Amino acid sequence: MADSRMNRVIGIIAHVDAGKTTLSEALLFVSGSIRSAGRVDHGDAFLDTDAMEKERGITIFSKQARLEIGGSPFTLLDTPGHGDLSPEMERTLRVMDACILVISAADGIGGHVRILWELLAHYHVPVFVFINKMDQPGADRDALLEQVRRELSEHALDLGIDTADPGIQEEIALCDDRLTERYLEGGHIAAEDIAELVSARKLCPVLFGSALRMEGIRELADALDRYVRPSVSCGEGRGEHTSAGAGAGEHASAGAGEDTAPEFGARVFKITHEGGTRLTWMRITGGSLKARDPVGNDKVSQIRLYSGERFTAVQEAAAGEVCAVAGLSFTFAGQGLGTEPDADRYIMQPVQMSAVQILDGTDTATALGYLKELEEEEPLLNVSYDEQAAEIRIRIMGQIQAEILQRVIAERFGMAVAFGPGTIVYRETIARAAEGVGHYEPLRHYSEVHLLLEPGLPGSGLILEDRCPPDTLEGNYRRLIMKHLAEKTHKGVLTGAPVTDMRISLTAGAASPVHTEGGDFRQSTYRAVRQGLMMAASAGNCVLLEPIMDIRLDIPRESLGRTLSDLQQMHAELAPPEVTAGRAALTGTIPASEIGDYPQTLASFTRGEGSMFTAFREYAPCHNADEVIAAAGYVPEEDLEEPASSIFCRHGAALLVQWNEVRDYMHLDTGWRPDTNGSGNSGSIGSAGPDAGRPSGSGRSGSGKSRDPYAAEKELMAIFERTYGPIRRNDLRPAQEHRAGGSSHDNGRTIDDWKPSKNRTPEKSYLLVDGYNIIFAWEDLRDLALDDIGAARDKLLDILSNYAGYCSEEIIVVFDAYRVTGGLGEVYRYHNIDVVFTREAETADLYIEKTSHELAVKKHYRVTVATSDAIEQVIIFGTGALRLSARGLLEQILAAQQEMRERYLQ
Ligand SMILES: Nc1nc2c(ncn2[C@@H]2O[C@H](COP(=O)(O)OP(=O)(O)OP(=O)(O)O)[C@@H](O)[C@H]2O)c(=O)[nH]1
Ligand SMILES: [Mg+2]
Repeated sequence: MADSRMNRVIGIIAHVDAGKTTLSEALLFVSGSIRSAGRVDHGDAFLDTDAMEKERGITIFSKQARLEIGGSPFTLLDTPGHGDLSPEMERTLRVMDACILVISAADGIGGHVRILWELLAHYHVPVFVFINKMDQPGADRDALLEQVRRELSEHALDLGIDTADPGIQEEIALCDDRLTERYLEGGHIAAEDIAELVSARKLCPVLFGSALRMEGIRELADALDRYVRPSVSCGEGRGEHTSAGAGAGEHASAGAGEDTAPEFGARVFKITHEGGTRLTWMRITGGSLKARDPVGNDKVSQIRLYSGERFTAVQEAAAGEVCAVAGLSFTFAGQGLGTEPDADRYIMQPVQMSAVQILDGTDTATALGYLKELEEEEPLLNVSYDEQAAEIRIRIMGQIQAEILQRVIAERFGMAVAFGPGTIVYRETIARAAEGVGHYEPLRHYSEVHLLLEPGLPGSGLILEDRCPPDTLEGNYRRLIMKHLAEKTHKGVLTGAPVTDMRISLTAGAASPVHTEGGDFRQSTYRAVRQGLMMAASAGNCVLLEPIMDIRLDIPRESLGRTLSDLQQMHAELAPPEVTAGRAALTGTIPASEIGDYPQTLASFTRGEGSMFTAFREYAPCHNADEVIAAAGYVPEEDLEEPASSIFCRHGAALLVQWNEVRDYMHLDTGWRPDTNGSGNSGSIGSAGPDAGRPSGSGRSGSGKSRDPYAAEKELMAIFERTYGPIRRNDLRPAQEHRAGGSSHDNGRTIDDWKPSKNRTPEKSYLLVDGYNIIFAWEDLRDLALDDIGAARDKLLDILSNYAGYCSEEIIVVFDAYRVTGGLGEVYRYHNIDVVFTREAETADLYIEKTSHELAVKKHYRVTVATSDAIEQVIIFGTGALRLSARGLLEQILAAQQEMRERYLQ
């Protein structure tokens, strides 16, 4: 049950100039909190205290006032009404218990009011409608109430009328089925019932008056006292009217014992700097906050309870309180503290981006620092530095915000800036799932990351998830990957715009016990995202998104035809016009990029009689994507800051593998395949050749020795081409080309940095080859095996023995003798390689797993397992070994041979 002494927070929101600040003043006066009411028009209002506010006569920053109504404490939050400043208003919605939506009688319900109404619905804020300026001529109470009921809520009721009146009792009862039943059975509707309906948003009280003339203010104050319930209780941080599911706080004290102190929770809604002191504005939603309490790594140095410009410092702020806290340096607007989760994304968003022009020669780094400080106060500024254009960019809601920022920057930092023309902020997403693979293995580094990118719901943003089987990669590496995913704005590959509305799941990753270093996973994670996006793009599955705005137009009826045709050309989607006497209202959506200066055009051809409101709605597929993409001229491969390629290691040197070939080199395989079965090397073939039988022991002659030295290479080349298709020359030699170029920058390092150093002590490394698996994966060997398995085996041994001469790895070839009755297993040396036949009932998989565990985990040797078996690789990875696909092995062998040949021919 609500504690009547708990502080209740009432927000006031409205369209610009509806009278919010005047109403705040009136409420303060009526409640006895101020002795005389100031006036916004005279620059002496209690809440419009900023110099800019006084000059412009508008509220710019949300502000609070404390007052008592009927002996209970209240905090009023006055908010700015201008559309450019709506993010400042939106942030207060999460901390209020109820809201007064002020409507100016003369304006009625215009487009802006409807947008605000939807915002309040989104945040589940209980609403009181106050129809202001009833003192002005022509204000029609009944008509206005009717309009509110028609356009906002059918459960809007004039509560100025005595609520004991039978007519009004019945109307209230009709707001809720249970109540209707009780009422029909002869029950009475009490204030408590009304409070419950209001907090559930089933009833919207409507009051009328004049803030300027202090009419209807007492009634409004009484209604607030009677019908507003605190949305937090003393015991816990509870968010009754915030979005469902977000409420970590809801469960925070579950299971806590009776006498356990309630846990602290708070929602930060504002950051300001007052005379050099950084203040974090928050509402306490659970427990309490005391001076000198630790918050994160900081300590609370002071708790201020502000009212207007003045504050009192207190030792403790309890649940329900709104306070400004000094001493915290890492807080941000929208943050949840203690048991509270952070805010979801805000609805009001700037859709335009502008370059910051520094007019007074301040250097860019200093300017960036200043703007970052402002960004703490207004996170939507999204301050970024574009390296290519060498300019700072910020996102701005509109002209008014730009002017305010300019002034704030000049006054606070003494820096003169201007803003370039606004450009639309696009985003990118994907239409179908893709796997992204990133591998980073320059010398003495190792990491591989697999991410599944899946399309998310519109507006869902980026959802990051760890779906990596826990036993395949250590927890701290998984956490590192998740951190790297979260720490960065990932750029799309169509225009380089940030990606959104996607779920990115970590599905697999590999580290080396010896070589993985801090930072390796950052590289492979970033690369995996980009590689996945390139995969999606190549399949035509990347989607450019553009901001779509809600529009509401109020125009004279005779302008309807022209307006409709204009809007149609601007790709607007409109509901049928609502036409009333002499006026028409249009609602719909429009791409932000099409709006331009249409509000001015509209105002001019309607001679000031028409107005247009816009508010950000959502990101949706771009109506002119091709055009925008072409104009952006973005070439993802040339974006050196955002590589989609991977770095592998071949023969001790770094090998840059382009995104479209990463899958051929990757060490892990999650089994994911593109939809269009294009990848070719699906892992199901040749698992262990079950009928292979025990080898005869014959035919181990070194037949390869007497052959043409290049015959093996030619033969291998032929095997390769038949199995995997023709080879493009640089397939096999990207490493050399990139090293020669030397220009492939990656975070400032060139590929040259990764050349093996001469005096490196060779480490021991093993290549375990799953014999039958490889035989059945290489087409020629498979054909041979179908005729004569022994011959195929010998051929593989010859090839590997040849390769062993070039490579630095110890090669162990394992053949499965699982089904050989009485088989004891055999290990022998074939020239320079080891050959193993497993025992009865021991599969090659098992043997390889055991051996790689022995070598990789116990002895810390580097182990690579060559197999095309997708299931086996999961096991292998548990042991810390690397996997090489059948194709990868063949490629490596070919590359080695070619390299040797070139060396000898020189
Ligand atoms: N006639 C009349 N004028 C009013 C009334 N309330 C406010 N005004 C006038 O309306 C104008 C705007 O009032 P404000 O209180 O600044 O409006 P606001 O909603 O706070 O405006 P922003 O903060 O800029 O969004 C001022 O000139 C007020 O004097 C009223 O009840 N009657
Ligand atoms: Mg105001």
